[in-house]
Amino acid sequence: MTQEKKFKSGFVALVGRPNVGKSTLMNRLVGEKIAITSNKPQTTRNRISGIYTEDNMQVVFVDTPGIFKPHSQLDNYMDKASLSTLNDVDLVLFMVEPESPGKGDKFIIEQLKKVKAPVFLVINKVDEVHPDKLLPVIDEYRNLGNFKEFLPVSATEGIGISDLLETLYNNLPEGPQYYGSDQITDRPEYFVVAELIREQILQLTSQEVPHATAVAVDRMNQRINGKLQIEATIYVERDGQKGIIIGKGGKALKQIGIRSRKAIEDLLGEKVNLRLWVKVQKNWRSDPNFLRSIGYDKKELS
Ligand SMILES: Nc1nc2c(ncn2[C@@H]2O[C@H](COP(=O)(O)OP(=O)(O)OP(=O)(O)O)[C@@H](O)[C@H]2O)c(=O)[nH]1
Ligand SMILES: [Mg+2]
Repeated sequence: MTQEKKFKSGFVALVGRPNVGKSTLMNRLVGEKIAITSNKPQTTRNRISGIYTEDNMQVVFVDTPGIFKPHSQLDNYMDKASLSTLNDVDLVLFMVEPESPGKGDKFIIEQLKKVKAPVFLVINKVDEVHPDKLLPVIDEYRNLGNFKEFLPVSATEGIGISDLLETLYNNLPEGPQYYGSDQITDRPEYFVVAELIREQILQLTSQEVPHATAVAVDRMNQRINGKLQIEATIYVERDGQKGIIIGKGGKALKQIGIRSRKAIEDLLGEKVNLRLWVKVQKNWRSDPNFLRSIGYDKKELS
């Protein structure tokens, strides 16, 4: 008689420095694009979960903002959102680059020492280094912290993903299925839509503009001639940034609109009419009331 496999479930945090590939890994694990990614640090600003469900397991991956030295209310918010997640999960995946630990990694390791859940070290981007380079890196990390296992992966190439899922199965508790099998994120559609617009801005602009930009969906409930009407506002901190987002003769904003619309249509599986506005909101990153008004959680702003 074969024994039936137990159903396991749990919440798994993805934490690490900015740009190590947390959001890319979550999307890869869930098999859908849920979180936006970019080659610029501090892409993720808010927690967002990606839900992976199979016959014997459901994992709720909690993608978090990269942890770094804060300079504004928004930065503070991002660090708090990441660090507070650590106390609410069953297991932690601490993600790093395939290189010697830096100051930022060491800071996070100290924070992880206070956490009850077991911590696994995920070394991402192994496609970028010779395999011989990994063992010394693992040794350095072993000397710094208490890691249950070391998992080399490549989120972009799909290396080590099935091993990672197997490790999760072996280490998560038996538990209920928290979400329906077809649910892939805990965030509402309008949240992901705003993020997809911000992702295009991250790709099409440079220097301080990506960091000074926020996006909020104002309306997304009407269909005209079968097309979902979406209105969203892009907030920047200064007139000059507004000029960059709009571009000569509105060219840049048009590009942002076209690309965002395509990404949104892919997500929602329906035709969309997207209208974008650009507004200057001075110093919004240091304004808790404004941050709250565009959907940042109260808990982390206090
Ligand atoms: N070569 C390589 N690049 C990767 C891999 N995983 C992610 N990247 C790249 O690393 C960059 C950062 O990826 P993100 O997923 O946005 O990183 P993140 O950790 O979520 O960053 P923050 O949200 O800013 O904290 C992107 O350009 C990715 O394409 C990988 O396995 N190999
Ligand atoms: Mg991210």
